[in-house]
Amino acid sequence: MIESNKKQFKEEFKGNIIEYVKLFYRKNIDEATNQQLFYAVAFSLKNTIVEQWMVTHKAYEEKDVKMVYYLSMEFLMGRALGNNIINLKAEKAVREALEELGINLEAIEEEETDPALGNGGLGRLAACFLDSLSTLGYPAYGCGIRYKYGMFKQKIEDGYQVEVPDYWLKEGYPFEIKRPEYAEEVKFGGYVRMIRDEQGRDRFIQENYQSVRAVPYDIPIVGYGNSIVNTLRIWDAEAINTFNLDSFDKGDYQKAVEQENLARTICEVLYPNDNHYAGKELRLKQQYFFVSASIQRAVSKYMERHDDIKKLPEKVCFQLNDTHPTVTVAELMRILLDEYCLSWEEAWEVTGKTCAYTNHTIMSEALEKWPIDLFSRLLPRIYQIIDEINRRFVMDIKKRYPGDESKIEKMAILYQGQIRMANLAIVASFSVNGVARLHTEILKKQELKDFYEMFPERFNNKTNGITQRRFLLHGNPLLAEWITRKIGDQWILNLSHIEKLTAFTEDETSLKEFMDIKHCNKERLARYIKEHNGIDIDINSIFDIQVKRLHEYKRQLLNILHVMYLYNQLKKNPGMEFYPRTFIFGAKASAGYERAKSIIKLINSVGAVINEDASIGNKIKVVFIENYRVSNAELLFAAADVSEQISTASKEASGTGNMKFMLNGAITIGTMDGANVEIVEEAGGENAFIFGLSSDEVINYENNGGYNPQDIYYSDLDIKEVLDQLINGFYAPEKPNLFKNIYDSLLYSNGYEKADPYFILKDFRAYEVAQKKVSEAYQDKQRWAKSALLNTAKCGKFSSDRTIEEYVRDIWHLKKVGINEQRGV
Ligand code: NBG
Repeated sequence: MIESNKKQFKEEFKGNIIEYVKLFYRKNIDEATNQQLFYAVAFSLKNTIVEQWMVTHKAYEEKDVKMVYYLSMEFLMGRALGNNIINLKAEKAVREALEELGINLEAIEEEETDPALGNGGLGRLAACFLDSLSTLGYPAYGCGIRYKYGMFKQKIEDGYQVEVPDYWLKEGYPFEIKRPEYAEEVKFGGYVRMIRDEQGRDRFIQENYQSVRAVPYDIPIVGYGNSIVNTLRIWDAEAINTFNLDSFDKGDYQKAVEQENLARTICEVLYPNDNHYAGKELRLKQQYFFVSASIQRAVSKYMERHDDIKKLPEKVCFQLNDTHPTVTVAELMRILLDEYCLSWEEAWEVTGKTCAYTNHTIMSEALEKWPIDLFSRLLPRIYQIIDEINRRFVMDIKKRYPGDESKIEKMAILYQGQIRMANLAIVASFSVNGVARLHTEILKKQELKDFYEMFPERFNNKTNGITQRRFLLHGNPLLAEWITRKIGDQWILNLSHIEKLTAFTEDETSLKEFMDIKHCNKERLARYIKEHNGIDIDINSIFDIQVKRLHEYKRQLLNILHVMYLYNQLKKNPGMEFYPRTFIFGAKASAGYERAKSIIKLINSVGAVINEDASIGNKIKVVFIENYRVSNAELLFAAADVSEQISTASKEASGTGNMKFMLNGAITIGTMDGANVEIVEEAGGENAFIFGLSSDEVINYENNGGYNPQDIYYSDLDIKEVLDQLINGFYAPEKPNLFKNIYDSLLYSNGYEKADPYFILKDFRAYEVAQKKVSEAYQDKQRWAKSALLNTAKCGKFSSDRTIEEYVRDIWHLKKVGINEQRGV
């Protein structure tokens, strides 16, 4: 920031804080609580942000820019205050101002509740993308839902996960602005009537429907030092026409109450499922609600400045974040057909040039399929349109593959009473992308093979990325400063510069400084653990961290079974060579996912036994971090020595936690899955610990059989011992059956699942060997430091800035808008 600007900003900022504390709380600064100070500081910062926000949108209008709408059911934003300060490049000025007022920035940052409007990687990716879009100066809206309750807060009670509602809006969210002037009506139910208009055209009218008023709230997304502020627009539902005289007069009391209820429930809660689809009607309502509001608004906005709806694709792109917003294609068709009176062919052409789809998973339980009866009842006109899209597409298939029924079976949108949303998304989009190279290849060769054959030009890969501004500059200030001292600060805007750190991998002093910073970050995490878990951990032990959603395919179970194995070895042979290790887990399980919840209990039960066992001399500690979320994630990444990325090969589409660890100088132990493949390619095989089945091997077993976990159980006595401890009460003396469900899942098939469907026993020994190598490597301090530094240095590719540039180049075709080239407030 320029010195004179800074001074002015500082004085205004201070004045505003004093003013707001008075206005909101009738207090002086020294009387205000930290929470009150947080609000006052946030609002004062918003003053600056709003000004830039308005300038940005003026510029967008004047330049008549093309805009991407990133449609997503989830945006896992995390705290905004610290991030906004950083991106305004106002850190120094803010710190000075607060100090002069006697306010501690860290303390008030802690007062902000994380807006947790997302589950895991998919929602966090959306948040990183918004940061990059603003920083790079590309016009964009994020469109989502203003859930009243975001991701639940996780409490651990007696080792069990307990879900507590997260009413994040309780005290109000200081950064949002309600925009009722842009409200839209969204219609559900009723029936469709066809009428012939004066021009003799068939028109379709929805009647006897219920509707809600979708009201947008805008949240600013501040670019880093460029005065660009984009918008995250989240929609809330309000009742329409409630209890007005009209309704009573017409005896429509029932309908008025129903509409009230609909409005109240629709944005109530985020479904806490990651990579899993629950098929609930309310979820479909949520999807159509935010999609319809967003698309109606986007089209109206476009038409305010243009007169030819057929040129919409020149100015607008809708990016579908997974299948969740796929109704977009039908909603856009509806608007084009029913409101702008385009012919089917014209409307289809516009839609197909405007919509693009990202696939984030091959997990079959995550692929959305809606029962036709439910769908058509809720969205009768939208269903008609999908039915017609399907009819025409099936004709295309038949033309191309005459007599080949299997193609219809695999590709039709409507099949066996269901609507397959991924099929709809692919058929209607000009672009279909996976999120890491391996994942995209699997889509092309396996999961979406038939579509790839039919539309090869649509398929492309966009390997995920993360924003270095949050996950290094904000999350690891010590390392960020050190890097800037060594190579300058260009890495903040262009992460490829970080490669310059390779010059220091042979320099002992630099390596020592690098590891000293890791040590400080380990101390910071140890304090957090002491405070939250009451456990003392050895700072010199290896911090081995697995944080991510709990899912069987991510194999937290493999990790904890291995801990159980190590413990058995140590007990039998207390003198064995063993380098101390702290195994840290953090994970939420979906509320209804019983086996995942059992795994959390198992981790905690194992921890309770091992942590208390003095006979192993504190060589192993097991820590479960309660309520893993964006804010404590930043501490964890910064402190990690080892990054656990051990999913069953082929199942993790990309992963992004793997990149956050790498950026912070942790070394990966992992399978050749998702983006791990590219991480190893960048870091070099010697700077990672790779083990286990390849994705081809996994897929081959899945398709052709040939794996029986019982063979391993009966032949490997160490594994048998570990598994038997799941059913002999070793970790649950009062309830020996507590973990029987886990034991059974590893050894027996049932109606829907094979035994050990995620190949845990199959990969166990390979994992154990890789872990041994980790312990050996860690003891060569110099070599470890070099590897860790190389991980940071080779992380350039994994910036979300790079990912966004690729989306822009290949899919969105946006133009950069420059406002303040000086970069700073
Ligand atoms: C998740 C994948 C991750 C990936 C993120 C972001 C879903 C459906 N998919 O591997 O499991 O990193 O998406 O692309 O949540």
